Amino acid sequence: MSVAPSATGIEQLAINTIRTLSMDAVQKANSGHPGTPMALAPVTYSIWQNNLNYDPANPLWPGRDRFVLSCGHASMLLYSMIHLTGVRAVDKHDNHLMDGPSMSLEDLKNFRQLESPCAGHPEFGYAAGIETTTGPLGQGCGNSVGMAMAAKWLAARYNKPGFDLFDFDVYVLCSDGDLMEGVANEAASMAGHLQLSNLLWIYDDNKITIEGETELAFTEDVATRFEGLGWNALRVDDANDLGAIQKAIDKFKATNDKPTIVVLKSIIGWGSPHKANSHAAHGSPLGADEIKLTKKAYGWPEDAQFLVPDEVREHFASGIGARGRESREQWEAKFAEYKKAYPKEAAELEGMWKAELPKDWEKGIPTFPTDAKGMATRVSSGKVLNALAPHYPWLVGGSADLAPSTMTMLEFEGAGSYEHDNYAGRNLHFGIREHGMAAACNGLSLCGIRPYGGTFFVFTDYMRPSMRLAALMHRPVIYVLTHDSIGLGEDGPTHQPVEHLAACRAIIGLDVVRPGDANEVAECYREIVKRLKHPAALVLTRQNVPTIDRTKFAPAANAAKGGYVLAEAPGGKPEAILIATGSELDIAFKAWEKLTAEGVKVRLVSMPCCEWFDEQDEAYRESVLPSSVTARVAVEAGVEQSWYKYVGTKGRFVGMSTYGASGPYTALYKHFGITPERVAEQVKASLGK
Ligand SMILES: Cc1ncc(C[n+]2csc(CCOP(=O)(O)OP(=O)(O)O)c2C)c(N)n1
Ligand SMILES: [Mg+2]
Repeated sequence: MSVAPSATGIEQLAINTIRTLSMDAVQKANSGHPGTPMALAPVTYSIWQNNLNYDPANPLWPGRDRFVLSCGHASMLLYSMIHLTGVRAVDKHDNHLMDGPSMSLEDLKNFRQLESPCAGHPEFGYAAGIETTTGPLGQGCGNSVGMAMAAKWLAARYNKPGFDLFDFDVYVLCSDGDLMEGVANEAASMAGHLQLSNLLWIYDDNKITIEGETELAFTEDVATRFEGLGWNALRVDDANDLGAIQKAIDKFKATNDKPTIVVLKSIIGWGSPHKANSHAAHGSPLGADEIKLTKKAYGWPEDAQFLVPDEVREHFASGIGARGRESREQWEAKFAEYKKAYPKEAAELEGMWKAELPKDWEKGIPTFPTDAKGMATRVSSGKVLNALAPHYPWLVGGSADLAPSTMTMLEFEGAGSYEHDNYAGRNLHFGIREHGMAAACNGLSLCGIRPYGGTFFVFTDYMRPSMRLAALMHRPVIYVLTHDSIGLGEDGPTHQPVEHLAACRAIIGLDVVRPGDANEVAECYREIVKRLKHPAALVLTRQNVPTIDRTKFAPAANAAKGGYVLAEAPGGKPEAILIATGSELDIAFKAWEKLTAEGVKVRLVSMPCCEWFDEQDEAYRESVLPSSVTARVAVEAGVEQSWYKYVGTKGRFVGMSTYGASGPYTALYKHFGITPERVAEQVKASLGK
């Protein structure tokens, strides 16, 4: 393999600076992955310095190209670029530009140390320049598809003649692990179908993973697979050949009808005399002696550490720095004109960028009349979503081929389906690709869109890794999850969630919201929309639930507090408390009526969202669940796990302790003992009656 045939002196110097910074940081931390940054330094250099439409002086500029390091273990590669190109710091809380660099040399020296923005893997929000959190392989690839979809949607909705505000590209580096993971394939299949020509994946075909050579577990022909998925597949046989890399990138730019993958042959740990081309270069420092030998091979001062030649900084400043500034300034001038010509659209865009809600967004949210027959919460959800979306132009979403069941289709005029010939559509068709959907939703969200994704609740098992990352990144993705329990009936145990409420509640930062009637659905949507720092899982029924008479019982607006007293014990001094969510609210309500008729003083608490309830002050929580009342029964058609906290050690739980069964839902509720009679019995038993 060549040294770097087309690299000039300064290019080579810059590339070796990226390499040596990465090696030094990993060595100092005594932890990390040096080999891949060393191999991918040339292609990363080429992308940033010569192609990425990005201004380091304003890393939040909305028109910028996105760079995603899906192989997040190679984090030092990204950190080196952020440092060397002088990406400017941005305030974590309000996104204003700050003086000083996003990542200083000192930060690089503190790689993988507590409080350093140079965390083990790139963490979105830790430092400007990190477009998404990566590390769980495949996720960055999935995110990138959402980003590319967002670019096309923004262009179709907001570009006007003479105003091409949005035409950004998404550049991705990915590894063997990324391409082995299913989520990347789901996302790639979506991208091919949608003809996302603004998406470029550079696949690091180094034939090495942790256990050894890919010969052990990964021998497919990736290029042929991607051709089958509708991609443009290119090959570059030498990761050091900047000319060949540029030719491939030029072909990507000239392709208008499909995404592009470049299969780039590289040698992990390139330049290291003893560790190159070996998995030994993957996950541990090279060692002080090997670093010296490698630096020698690069023609680098052997003993220098964290050396950044001045001319390298100047080189980046006059390359990506100057090009990016000019491009951003032109874009801003164009946007100023756009603002005059299209004030409504410009205001929407500015709202989106500031993560604000549009004016009047609440206008359409309906109130549902009292109705004993009621409606399924998936149905009221569909109505609320359709009432909300016309007033919230960048609320965009869809389902994993279940819209007729999840009721997530936006039906109003102009909503449209997002397809390659209509990128303006607001209904996304993710296909039966739940994981790809959830990963893409994160990417959409990172580009300013408010996304929602729908499927059956049980299939959150297929989405969970991306949901966790949405929570970790504080992205306000909305999951619309229907068929939420044995209440779905005949489809049986494979489709009946049992542990899923507990499993979702275990994801820190995910609001799990299970409204009990149509008006709680409306109020929960209102609250979810306002919460811009958390993802939310709306958990909804297939079966009807009555719409509660709010003139007799507490207003549904209280649902925003997570838990509230729906029906008080006569006299206001309860001896027992019933707590329920979702469809079990009605069962608990009937138990409350029965007990009240029998003279038992019981309070009924509706608890649509435990996370919101936990956020309330102690006085409020105590007012709903007075600590003096220890006779408590929670009712939920799921496992007990998360309820100990609210019912306490003396409390009881009516729910599921086995998988479900096939049958009409009414029969199932009886079979599993989730009935008003049993709930009433449990309340009495807890009172020793
Ligand atoms: C979902 C997931 N599974 C496992 C890992 C642990 N892991 C980190 S890197 C890696 C594989 C490394 O091989 P490759 O992706 O080819 O990267 P390279 O060493 O070539 O840079 C694995 C299994 C992970 N980060 N994410
Ligand atoms: Mg590899």
